[in-house]
Amino acid sequence: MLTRRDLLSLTVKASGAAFLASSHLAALEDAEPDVKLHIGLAKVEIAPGKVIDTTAYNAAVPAPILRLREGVPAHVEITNDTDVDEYVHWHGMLVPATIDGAMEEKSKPVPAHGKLSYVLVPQPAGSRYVHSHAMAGHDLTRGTYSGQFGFVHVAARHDPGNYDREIFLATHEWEPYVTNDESDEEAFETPEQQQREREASRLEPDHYEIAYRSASINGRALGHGEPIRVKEGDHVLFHVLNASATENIRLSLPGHSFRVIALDGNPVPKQATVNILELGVSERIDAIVEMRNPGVWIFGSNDDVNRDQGMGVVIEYADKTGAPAWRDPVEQDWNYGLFSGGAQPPKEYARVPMVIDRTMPGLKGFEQWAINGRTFSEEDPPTVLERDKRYRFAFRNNSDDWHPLHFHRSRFELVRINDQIATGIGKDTFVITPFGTAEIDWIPTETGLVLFHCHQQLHMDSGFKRLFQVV
Ligand SMILES: [Cu+2]
Repeated sequence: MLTRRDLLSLTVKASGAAFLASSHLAALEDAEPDVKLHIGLAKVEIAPGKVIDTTAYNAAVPAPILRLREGVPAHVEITNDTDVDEYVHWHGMLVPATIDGAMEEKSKPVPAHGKLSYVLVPQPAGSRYVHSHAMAGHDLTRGTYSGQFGFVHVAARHDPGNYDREIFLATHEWEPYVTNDESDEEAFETPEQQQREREASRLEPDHYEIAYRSASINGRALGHGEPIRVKEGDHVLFHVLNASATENIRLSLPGHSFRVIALDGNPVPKQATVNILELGVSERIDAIVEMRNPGVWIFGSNDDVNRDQGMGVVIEYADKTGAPAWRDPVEQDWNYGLFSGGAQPPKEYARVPMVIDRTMPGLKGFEQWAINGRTFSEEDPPTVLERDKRYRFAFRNNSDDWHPLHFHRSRFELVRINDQIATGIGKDTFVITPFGTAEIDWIPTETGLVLFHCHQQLHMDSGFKRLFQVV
């Protein structure tokens, strides 16, 4: 009879789930859970007296960091205290479709007032992300609009650890509302004004967007959380996650620069130093900042409105006091090419065109999205791909929106973004620019259903999805 410790050491020696006998998995499932996630209503006080009612994991926003070890199976138990079925998605992790937390992949839901447990083998190492994958549609309290998100840190077997400390920062916007105006002034209008504008614009429903009234980093609006206290000379590793439902963001820390070491948790082929971090929805950046500019600073959004709404955190050097300072950064183009090794990609096995179009408004006037002329339907048969073959996905964005494009259960490589070579960069989500093009290579390693979608929640809920079957 194997003890739990025997079982864990056995699985560490093996290289992954494929080598685990089902009896061993069953034994682990009987053991006390390693990870407990409780889905329930929560109140998040982003600033004194400013309380957001939402749904969260373990009553915290973001959820307490889940620290897992690469290849070491974890027994996960999820309980759901809410009245609706939920889907808990392990973003950026190579897990079987049954536990990936996507309805389209026929994953098991966490039933309303019910429980789901399974064994998760965390891989690959790096900054991962757990979040709700529920459809939201017109309910702006669900899915990624909610507080159901958190970091998953999958520790590598060997971590060189060239830094003094690490800080996890997760951004999020709150109090979403529907608008037909992309301008920022909207945020300062009364609900009545917005309603009037919405009614006046029924003829142009394809311009609906989501806007927000407040924002936070680690669940606190700028100036209302504990400052991050540093010492001169510290090398601080920041793990940044954009846990927004819909917004791409740009962040900077005046007087400091970021040496980017990983994108979406995957070490970059070439480290580069930048003064602005840009993150599409669900993207992660790991970057080291050398603390060489004593003072009290705002690490925050480059967008004044967004920062005023709370998108920022205070960095405070030892023995420094006073109001935190903000300075607009020197403009700099963020582009993935900065981190590419620059090599030419190998010849692909097959090319997969992916043409993105905004189509006629659908239900209740919301815009619809199509890939290759087809808005996703659950009746569509999945596109079959062969395992271990190099597929080159050629994207063309025929819309004026930025789209954070995500493949579940996979790690792909960028090849080209617009005209720029970006080879060698491992990602699970990448941003395609307005009217832009992109090529990525994906060599599927996991069989079964794989969902591709735009991670902008409104787009995803409006047909911007495609299902693949890896055989
Ligand atoms: Cu999109």
